[in-house]
Amino acid sequence: MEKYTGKPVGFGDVEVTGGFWKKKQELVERVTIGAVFKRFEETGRNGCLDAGWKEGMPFRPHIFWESDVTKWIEGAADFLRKHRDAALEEQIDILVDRMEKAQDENGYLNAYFTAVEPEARFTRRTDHELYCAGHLIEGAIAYCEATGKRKMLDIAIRYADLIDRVFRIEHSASFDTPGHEEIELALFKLYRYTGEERYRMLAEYFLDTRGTSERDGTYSFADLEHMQSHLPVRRQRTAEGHSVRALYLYSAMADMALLEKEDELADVCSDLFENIVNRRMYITGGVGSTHRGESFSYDYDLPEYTAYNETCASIALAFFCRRLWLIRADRRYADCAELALYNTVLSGLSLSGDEFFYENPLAVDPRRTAFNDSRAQGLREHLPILQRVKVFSCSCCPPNLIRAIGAIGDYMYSFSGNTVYAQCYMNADAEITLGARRVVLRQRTEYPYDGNVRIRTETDGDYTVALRIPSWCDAYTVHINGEEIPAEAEEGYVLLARTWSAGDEVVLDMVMEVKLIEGNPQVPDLCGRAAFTRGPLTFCAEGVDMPGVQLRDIRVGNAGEYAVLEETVAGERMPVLEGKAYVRPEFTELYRPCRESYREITLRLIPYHAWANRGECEMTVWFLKKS
Ligand code: FUB
Ligand code: ZN
Repeated sequence: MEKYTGKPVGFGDVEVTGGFWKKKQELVERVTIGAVFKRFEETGRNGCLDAGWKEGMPFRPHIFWESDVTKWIEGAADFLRKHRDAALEEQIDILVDRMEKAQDENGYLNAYFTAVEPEARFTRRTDHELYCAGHLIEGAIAYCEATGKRKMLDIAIRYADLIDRVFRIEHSASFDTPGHEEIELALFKLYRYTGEERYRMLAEYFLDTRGTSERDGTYSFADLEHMQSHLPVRRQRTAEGHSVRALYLYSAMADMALLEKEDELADVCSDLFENIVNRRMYITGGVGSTHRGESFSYDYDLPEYTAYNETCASIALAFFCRRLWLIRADRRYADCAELALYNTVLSGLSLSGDEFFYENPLAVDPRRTAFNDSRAQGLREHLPILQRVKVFSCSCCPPNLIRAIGAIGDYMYSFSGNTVYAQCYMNADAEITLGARRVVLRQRTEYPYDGNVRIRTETDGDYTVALRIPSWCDAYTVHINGEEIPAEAEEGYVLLARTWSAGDEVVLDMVMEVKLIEGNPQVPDLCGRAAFTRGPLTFCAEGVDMPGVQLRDIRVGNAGEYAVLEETVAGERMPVLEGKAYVRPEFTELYRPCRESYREITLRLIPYHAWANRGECEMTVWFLKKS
């Protein structure tokens, strides 16, 4: 693929028809959307949108509550686009009416500042006004696309125009760029949606100004790296600071590199990606390893029990990857997006669909958590919770999960010229417009649980289908209409160029082996340990499956001995791995001379995303490696 020629195939052109993601989408549509709405009602988030709060009233608005709601609207709208639902639309219309009521004549819109501190508008860089504006814009576009209703979009446009004037034209705010990025990628979306140049110019202004403004460094929370303001964006080569902010920023930088065909920015994005995947990402696609500032840390600092790994950060990592594969075809972008989506993103959602993790650790020990919880506030270490909850006081992740799953079709295909790239495999139909040609592809697969993918073309014509061969896949075959064809991958894609006839069928068979993976010894927690993967999934053990066994003492041998069983875990069918492992026999002393004696056990592993659905118990991803 020629650089900068990639085009997205949006989820609007993709219909998920079955398999893994259909079940997740049905769950979110049936349970999650309503559950999050209910909690946002009960916690005052929805009600405060009209900025009518007065001293003495309950539910004083928080500076970014409305971003939770507009993100929920975006997620709900992603589903409405497929199935209109009058009751759901009525709920959204009420929220939009409240926003309309809260909006100032000049376009300003923020329930907290309007109701609580009107004199402080646009004075504190860290206070999320522009972050909220970004989510408002994204939600408004999604709702308008889904329903044709423009009211929310008009509200968002009025606010975007005010922001353009205040920040880009008059410089009349007290700061120059947002402390929490998000508006930049939203403005690129608004530019693409409306065709209005000023939104692109404003997005680019924010990116070009970041890290160059004196005024941006003078606020109380002045750790500039935390807000990716330590350097101009074109000089940032390592992922720093708050991980969600960073990845929303990098996503916008990738948008700009693509739009402007800018090599310097594209190279920065590529370096940031390399730094993340080679030094700062967990084997689950989790990023932002420390709770201190919810941040990226230093290279190889990937602790297990205290891993922060915010669900939103992995969603944002997938956003970044999806943009990178438009700049340049490299299978590793889709590998990384899948790693994030199938592991840390999905672990954020309970199998019941109504409870959420904000943090996604690699190991938990309920004894450590119980002791910690029994201490007074100031005497506690920061540990992740053991069970998902219905809402957090900071509730950015639940609505982010709704929109990530609602728009999962965004990850399926991209195209460039005459070539359709099959990026992430899923059971879905897609209609793709390649110039003047319409291409319809029906994909059937049980991926990520199985490596067999069938793609049937429904349209005649000359074009190329590029099949991504993921990095984890060591062996595969490709058949067209039953005949095996030689299939050498270039840059990780097998290119099938031919004159297609409706009804032609491509079958890609990827061998999905169980693999034992080791980590770089510079990661202290990983020395001598190994983890199990199969395809894009990382597996873990839970105490509930291994009674009487201390999980961290388990030693594992050869992955080839592990059987893949299809079983029910907390009511859901999924692959479970089972095989031989070892623990030390009776060990009563605290210390003793070393002894090479082991007891054989059967180790049972479930997909990481399904952990913590069967009560509190120990969990680990990494195991000691038996020599
Ligand atoms: O600050 C707004 C959102 O809340 C961030 O993106 C999350 O990391 C959480 O801090
Ligand atoms: Zn979050």
